[in-house]
Amino acid sequence: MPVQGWDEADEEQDWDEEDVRVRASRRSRPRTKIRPKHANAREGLVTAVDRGRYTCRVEGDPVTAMKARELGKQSIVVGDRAGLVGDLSGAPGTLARIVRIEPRSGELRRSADDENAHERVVVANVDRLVIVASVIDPPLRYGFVDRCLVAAFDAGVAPVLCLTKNDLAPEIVDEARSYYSQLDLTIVTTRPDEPLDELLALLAGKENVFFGHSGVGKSTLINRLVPGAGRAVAEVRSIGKGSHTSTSTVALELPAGGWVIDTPGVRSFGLAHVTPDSILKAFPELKAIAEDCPRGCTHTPEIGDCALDAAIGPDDPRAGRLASFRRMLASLAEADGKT
Ligand SMILES: Nc1nc2c(ncn2[C@@H]2O[C@H](COP(=O)(O)OP(=O)(O)O)[C@@H](O)[C@H]2O)c(=O)[nH]1
Ligand SMILES: [Mg+2]
Repeated sequence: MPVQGWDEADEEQDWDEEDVRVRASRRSRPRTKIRPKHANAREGLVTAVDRGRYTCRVEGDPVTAMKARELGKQSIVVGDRAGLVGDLSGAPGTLARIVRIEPRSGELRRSADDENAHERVVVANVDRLVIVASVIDPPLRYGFVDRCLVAAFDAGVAPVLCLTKNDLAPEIVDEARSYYSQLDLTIVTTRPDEPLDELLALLAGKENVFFGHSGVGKSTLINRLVPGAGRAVAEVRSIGKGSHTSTSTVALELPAGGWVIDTPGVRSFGLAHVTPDSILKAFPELKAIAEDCPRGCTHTPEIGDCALDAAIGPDDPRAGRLASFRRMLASLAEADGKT
C-alpha cells in the first residue's frame, strides 16, 4: 500500500530492514559467542543501494555486496563506510559481504510525513545538504526549503540553497534572497548558459547530497558536475504525472574530489522526528526575538503576547519566514494530535 506523502520513486526504495520486525526467539541461546572481528575487512563507501544489493567503492573500483547476516536489521544507506569481505574483485556475478558499518558522523533523516514517526535515514556522513529548488517549473516553495533547513540544522549538516532555472525567472532569485536576507544562508544560482564555478567551489572535497522536488534540475546539475554520470533527466511536462526519472540514491565522485549524492525527487519532507525547539533553531533570526516571549509561549498568533508578533509586522522582510515557521509548528501540532 502506498505510504501517504511518498513518491512512487520512494516506494521502490527498500524499507525492508526497518519494516520487518525481527523478534528474537525466547529460546534462542544468549549471545555469548564473540563475533568474528573481520580484521581483514577492507573499507568501502556505499554509493548505491538497490533492493538488497549495495554498490561500494573499494579503492576506486565498484564492488557489489550484500549485507552479512550478522548485521541483522542494521540499515545501510548511501554514504555509509562499510567493512567488506569476500570477493572484492568487482567482476560480473561476484558478491562481496558487508560485515561492518562504521559509526556515522552524521545522518540526514526524514519521515514520510509529519504524522509518520517512521523516520528514515536518507544518507549518512554528508558534510553538506544542497537544497535544489527551481525558481519556476516547478515553482519555488519556501515551505519546503525551510523544512529542508530544519532537517539540516537538526543533523548538523551545512545547508546551501541552489536555485536552478535562473534563465527562466531571474526575478524570483531576488525574492528568495530577500526572503532569506536575515539568515546566514549561502545561495547559489544556476542556469544552462553559465558555468558552475561557484557551486563547484562549494562542493569540491566535500560529501554533498542534493535534495529537492522532482524536476528542479538535480540530475541536470550532476551530469554537468560529473562528466559521464549519465543521470537520466526528465521532460518538465512529464513531471508530476507519475513519472520519476531518478528512483534511487546514488553517490558520484566529483572530478575535483569529494562526492555528490543524487536523490529521487520527493514531494514532502516529513519532520515527525523533530521537536518544536529544534525547528526554532533553524530560524535563528526568529529565535533571537523569541527569547523575549513569555514563558511557555507556543509562538502561535492566537495567544496574543508572542514577542514575534510585536517585532515583526506584515511588511517586515521576516514576515514570510515567520508564517512558514508557524505553518510548520501547526502541522506538527496537528500531526501530534492525531497520533
Ligand atoms: N531552462 C532550464 N531548464 C532546466 C534547468 N535545469 C534543468 N532543466 C530542465 O528541467 C527538467 C528536469 O530536470 P532534471 O535534472 O531531470 O530534474 P530532477 O528531477 O531534479 O533530477 C529537464 O527537462 C531539464 O532539462 C535550467 O537551469 N534551466
Ligand atoms: Mg533526477
